[in-house]
Amino acid sequence: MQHERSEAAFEAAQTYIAGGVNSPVRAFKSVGGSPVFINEASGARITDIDGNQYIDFVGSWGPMVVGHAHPDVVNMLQSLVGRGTSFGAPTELETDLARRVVEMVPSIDRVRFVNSGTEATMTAIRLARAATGRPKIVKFGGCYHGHSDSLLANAGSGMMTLGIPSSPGVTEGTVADTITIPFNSLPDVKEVFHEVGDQVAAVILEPVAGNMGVIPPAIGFLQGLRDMTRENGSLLIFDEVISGFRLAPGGAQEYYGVTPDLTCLGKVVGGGLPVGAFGGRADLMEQLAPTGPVYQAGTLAGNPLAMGAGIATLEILSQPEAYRKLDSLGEMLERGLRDAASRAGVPVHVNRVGSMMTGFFQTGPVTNFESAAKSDTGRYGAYHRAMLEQGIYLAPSQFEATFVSLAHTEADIAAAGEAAAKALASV
Ligand code: KE4
Repeated sequence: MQHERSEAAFEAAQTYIAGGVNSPVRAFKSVGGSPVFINEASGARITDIDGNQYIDFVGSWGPMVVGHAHPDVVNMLQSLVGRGTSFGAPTELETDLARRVVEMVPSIDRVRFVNSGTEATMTAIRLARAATGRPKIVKFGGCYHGHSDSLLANAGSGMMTLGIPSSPGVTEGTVADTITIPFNSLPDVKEVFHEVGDQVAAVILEPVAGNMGVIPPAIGFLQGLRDMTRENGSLLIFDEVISGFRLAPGGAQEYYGVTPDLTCLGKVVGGGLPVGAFGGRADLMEQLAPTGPVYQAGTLAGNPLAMGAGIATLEILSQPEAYRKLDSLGEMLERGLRDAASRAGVPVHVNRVGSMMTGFFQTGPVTNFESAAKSDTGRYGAYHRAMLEQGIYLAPSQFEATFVSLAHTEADIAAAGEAAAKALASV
């Protein structure tokens, strides 16, 4: 494959856009090489500006669970765009999508739409602090909840010590009330509640981690968090920006049967347009302005085009067998990667939940950030490049998820397995 136009486009982009990209991971820094610039996409395929076509296993980092340019989504947008794109006033489209979210997600009686997952989690923790009158937030190392200041925190030296900013520009004061502990460790959660339980407003987590690679919750972990937060008068927040509407109609909380107090959503709920959302019990959500004192607002929140794309996407996902098909394709992809790694004699540990998975370049197990960090990222980079050259588009980072969609076919999955066998033989 040649990538001359993408390379020139990346040069040009860097003249005007910081780093040449509008989100860091797109720059291919952790895998090497120059990012490919996309010209168009349809179904499970994307085509770059050099005319190279790829089977897409990134899916825009999760939103494209029904495939790119699905006719029902395109038709919905075409029916709306000529009637105006934004009014800054309520529309019935917002109520339609809100009704679907409330009907599908067990924890949500009321929802508020925002423009990104970052806004959803940022506001959910503000609401939790207001509702409980408590300052502290507990999060887990390796879980990513967007880039709001108080969630850009790493663990302090000791568990109870102040959070450490994970980015310049985030002040120590801002993360002083953010406690970061290891994922899947109930004893650490128990210790936090023993020490400062009466100060903890909420525990927030990805119920299935996707941002340190895919890491499922340990058996009993989610229920343990549910029990300890309830006992301590703290709220449990599931960040389902990735898992929402992907693992089941009701996301991970339906998949695992554990209901949080607040849920954050994004990606799939917007069908590829900018939508985030958060929701929970009515008594919590009614504390938001204008019915309550907790402030949140947004010019483009509930944008009619975005609502339309979300409505069309959730409608497609309501078809019978949708989730069985997603899980079956995910299982086939996992099996293909395991077989390829075994034949090549390359240690790849695969974690998968439904249609999201990660092949960690190590022997495993991978149960938290510390174990994920043992992966051979250099070897992953070589694998990524070898797969790209065979027309398979994977996440440009070892610590992300591989996604399948309803648009992938068994032939696509088989092709990815064959490409993996060749790629692994060369890394
Ligand atoms: P956004 O602000 O990017 O819409 O959502 C932030 C976010 C919140 N919670 C979870 C669990 C998330 O995964 C994300 C964003 N995910 C990343 C990659 N996994 C988006 C890709 C990017 O940053 O470019």
